[in-house]
Amino acid sequence: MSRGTGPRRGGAGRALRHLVRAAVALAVAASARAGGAPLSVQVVDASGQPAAQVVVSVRLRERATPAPTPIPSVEITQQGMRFQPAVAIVTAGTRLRLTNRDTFDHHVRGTQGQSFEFRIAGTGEVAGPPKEGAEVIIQGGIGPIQLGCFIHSRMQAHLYVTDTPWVGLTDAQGRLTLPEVPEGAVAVQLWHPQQFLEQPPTFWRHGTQAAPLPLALSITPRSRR
Ligand SMILES: [Cu+2]
Repeated sequence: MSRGTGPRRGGAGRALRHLVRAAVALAVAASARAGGAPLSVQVVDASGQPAAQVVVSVRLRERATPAPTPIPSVEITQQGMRFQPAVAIVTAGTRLRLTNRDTFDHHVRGTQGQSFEFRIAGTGEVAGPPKEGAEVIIQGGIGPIQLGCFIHSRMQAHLYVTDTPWVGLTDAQGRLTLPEVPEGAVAVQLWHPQQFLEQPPTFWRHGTQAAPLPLALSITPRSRR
């Protein structure tokens, strides 16, 4: 490519460069604003105790909430007749890996949101190599997918398909900090595996207060067996 030829040379070229520079400056300013500030929440249950393993989703109210960054894969193991982790956040297209570390078989099924089922052989011997089940690609649709086991009815886990990049699980103290949430009006939604009804979102103007936003579940979860 030879420089300095063609119709953009001279005044037109300078004007174009100015335009490009102005556009870049605007884009940088916009991305700085979009960077936002951390949003912290403190979630308690209906009895006032810290609520762990709550999915907290934040959506913008003054403009469209962007799509989340795809989560390529999530692994849920079966060990000691339990799914681990019990709750995992996924996106449409996430590859779900189900790995059996127990010596005996499990027969995993997905219900409520996406259905699949298959048997996963046990390792046969203690400390044998883990066995992996059939591949599951999460199809989308927002909200929970329940995982169970046909053989061990007490086994339960949930995937939560998110449509927002600002999502996370509360820790043992019921706390979560989401980085870089744009300032302004937001809707904060809570979800817990044991709730029967969808909880209405809490509306909040993010950026007005540094203290964690206090939120309450409408249920008191039973401890996991
Ligand atoms: Cu099982």
